[in-house]
Amino acid sequence: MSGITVYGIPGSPFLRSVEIALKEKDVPYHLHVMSPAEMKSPEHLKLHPFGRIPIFDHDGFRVYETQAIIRYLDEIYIHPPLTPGNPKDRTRMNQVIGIIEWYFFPKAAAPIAFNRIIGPRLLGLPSNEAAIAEAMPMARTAFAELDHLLGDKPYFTGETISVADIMLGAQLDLLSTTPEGAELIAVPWLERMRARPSFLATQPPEALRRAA
Ligand SMILES: N[C@@H](CCC(=O)N[C@@H](CS)C(=O)NCC(=O)O)C(=O)O
Repeated sequence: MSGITVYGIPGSPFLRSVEIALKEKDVPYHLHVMSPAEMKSPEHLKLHPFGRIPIFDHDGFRVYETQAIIRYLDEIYIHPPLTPGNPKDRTRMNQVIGIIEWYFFPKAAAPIAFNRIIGPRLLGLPSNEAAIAEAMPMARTAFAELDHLLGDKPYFTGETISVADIMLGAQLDLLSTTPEGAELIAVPWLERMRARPSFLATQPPEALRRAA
């Protein structure tokens, strides 16, 4: 075994990003499934003081933050590389990751996914339509810019996938099950990502794939 354990709740796009990277590199791992009730417990906060998932452990080397985890995997398991060798492509990858982390996820994907999927499906909460409407301008800006950065390339940095494709793919696959996501998401790139064995092997639970 690799000595790798990943902690999280299946369905989380960030957890899935780490799992996709592991599958791309064909590295075996143990998934420690957490329950929503464990989130923010004292035990959880000891592993992740910000109370989020995923958490990663490699023979006692523990780290959280998805892109840091995937970059670590990419350094220790070098085939196939998930980081381009060319500085311009690498910078483009970093730019896309920055867009996901600063604009797209917190201001668009999270409020839409929470109010269309997590709240209604997992927590029995009604959708907050005002929060969704508030997220839409950022969703449109982010999708337009990501579409522009992708251009007519198969993947964001060219012919092969990178950390950026993995992180965005995991987010968009879930978001595309919402009416808002379905309206905005550019299909050919996402279809390409969905067809990868790493994506097929890490499907979110069925209940999350049906948006409210
Ligand atoms: N920056 C973190 C974000 C992780 C994150 O937000 N995970 C979500 C699940 S997809 C979470 O833990 N949400 C729980 C919460 O917001 O309380 C990373 O890259 O790992």
